[in-house]
Amino acid sequence: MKIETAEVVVTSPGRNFVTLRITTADGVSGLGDATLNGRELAVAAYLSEHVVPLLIGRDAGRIEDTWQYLYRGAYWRRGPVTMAAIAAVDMALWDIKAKAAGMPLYQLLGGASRTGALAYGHASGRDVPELFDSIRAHLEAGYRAIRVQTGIPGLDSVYGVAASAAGGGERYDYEPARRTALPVEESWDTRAYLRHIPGVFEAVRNEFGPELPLLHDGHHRMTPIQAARLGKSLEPYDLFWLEDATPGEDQSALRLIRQHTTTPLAIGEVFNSVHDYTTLLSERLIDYVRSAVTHTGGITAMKKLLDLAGVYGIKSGMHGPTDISPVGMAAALHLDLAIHNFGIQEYMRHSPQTLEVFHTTYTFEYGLLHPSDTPGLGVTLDDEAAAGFPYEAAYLPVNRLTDGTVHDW
Ligand code: GCO
Ligand code: MG
Repeated sequence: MKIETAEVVVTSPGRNFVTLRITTADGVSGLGDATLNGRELAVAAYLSEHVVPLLIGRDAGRIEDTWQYLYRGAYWRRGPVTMAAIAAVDMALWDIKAKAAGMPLYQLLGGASRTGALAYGHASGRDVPELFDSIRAHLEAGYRAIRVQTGIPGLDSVYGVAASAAGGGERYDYEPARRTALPVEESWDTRAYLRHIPGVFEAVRNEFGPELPLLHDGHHRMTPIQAARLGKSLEPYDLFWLEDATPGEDQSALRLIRQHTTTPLAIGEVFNSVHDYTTLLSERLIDYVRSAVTHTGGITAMKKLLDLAGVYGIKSGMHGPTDISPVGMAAALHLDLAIHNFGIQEYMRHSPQTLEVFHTTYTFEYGLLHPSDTPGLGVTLDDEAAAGFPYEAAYLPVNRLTDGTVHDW
């Protein structure tokens, strides 16, 4: 099965996506997701200028060898652009292998370890009544685990709160990257946040009871001691996890948080390599690995990372906002079903426009996602529909403290 063509498709059905399609001489095609929100064209160029020429004529069946060839062969290793490009190649080759075998990918990864992957959805509101409406809408839509984000008194717009939160419903249109010439700027006050959040969780527990798994994303904004304080003050509300409490680069920050709180910790959506996790795993400083297949070198690399996490009893909690394309989401779902140490899967529905371009087969029923039994990943790309949504530059917001200092967003 020699690779005959590899094409990079950039399309913007509601938001930007970068997809790689690899086709073999005997006509089998595979898809890979290489979307890097706000920096899409860097990955598209890395793929088309530096990776596609190396793929033509290679044996599509040699997935591990191709991974090592692209990773070690570049000399320059890791980083979000490189690892998203390698991820797309890896996903596409697994898609081809599974299609050629006539099996859904999860079968090649060892078969199903569960009936479906527990998903969590994103509830948000500018205030508590709006948040309650949003939680109710998610429960009605079938979610059995819910992430809770709210507005903070005194701050105009806050990460994770849908701009159109009014009315509650499940938001597939929440997308922080905006189609503006320059990034939008938001303002932030960590002390106001720390004062407000425990009361929100108290209200949610009082209204919705003790059983519902609740999650929260700190989005990299706290110092270790602030995060320790938040984790401690949230202990009575029994969170499933507190995510990205501190900026990701500093693995030792988690050590300090861990010393002070039993609130479970998750981190890793901005990581791209197993080497970003070695301290966190070997010292058991986290409970969940947040990497995405799309950003961490594909299925081959994620399987190894999650197997290593499993040695320490640490579980998966793969990243799944709408900037992971339906192709990347399907790849995550095959892994979710197959691995032993599955924890939870983030899930935001893609918009109807996105689903006009990407035809999916995965299902969401009774709170569980399933990748379907379609051979391969189970996603196709409609080129004609994709061509109707040309790329539009979009940026994630930049965050500033109230005195103007640039802060983590
Ligand atoms: C999450 C993430 C996302 C990121 C987004 C940036 O937990 O889902 O924090 O909402 O902000 O992926 O592109
Ligand atoms: Mg997050």
